[in-house]
Amino acid sequence: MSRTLPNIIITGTPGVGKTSHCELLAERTGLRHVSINQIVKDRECHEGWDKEYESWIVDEDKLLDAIEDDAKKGGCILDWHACDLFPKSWIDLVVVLRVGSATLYDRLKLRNYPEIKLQENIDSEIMDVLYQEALESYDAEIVVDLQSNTSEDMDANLDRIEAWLKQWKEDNAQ
Ligand code: DAT
Repeated sequence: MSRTLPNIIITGTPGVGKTSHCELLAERTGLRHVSINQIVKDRECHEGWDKEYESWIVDEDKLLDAIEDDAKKGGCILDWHACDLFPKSWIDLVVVLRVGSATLYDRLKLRNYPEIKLQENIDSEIMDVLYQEALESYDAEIVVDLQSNTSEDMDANLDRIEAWLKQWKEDNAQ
């Protein structure tokens, strides 16, 4: 079954701006913001709480079951700090947001992240972990990395994704 609306992943290291981008993009486009974090919590797609990292240990099979129907319909903006778990056939665009490490440090510090989690996330951003994961999981043509340091960056990113969506709709018109 072909989708009448595309599915987009917005990914990147925690603190990079995924939720901010997804919320504004949903407002501007009418696509649905699918917060994986929220679904993991609300639908209990996890095997418990990791105290050291202060995060859920995600049960990926359960999570995929929880979002499968929506993903197959299309029109989802998937908001998650990993992207390799989503089946390739579900995804039309992967946006990897990027941020400078000093800015990321400030944002995560404000969230009171435990030191180990803060350091690991900054290392992950510096080492391009999420971008590499996206390139390994999806065709390079559908992966784009965009800067998310300032609100001007965010505006430009939203314009760009909106333009992409318009084109997708034209290309996929029945
Ligand atoms: P994520 O969902 O990736 O964890 P977020 O959207 O919650 O990130 O953003 C974390 C904080 O950083 C939040 O206070 C908003 C701010 N922020 C994110 N992207 C930004 C940008 N491009 N310009 C200015 N502030 C930004």
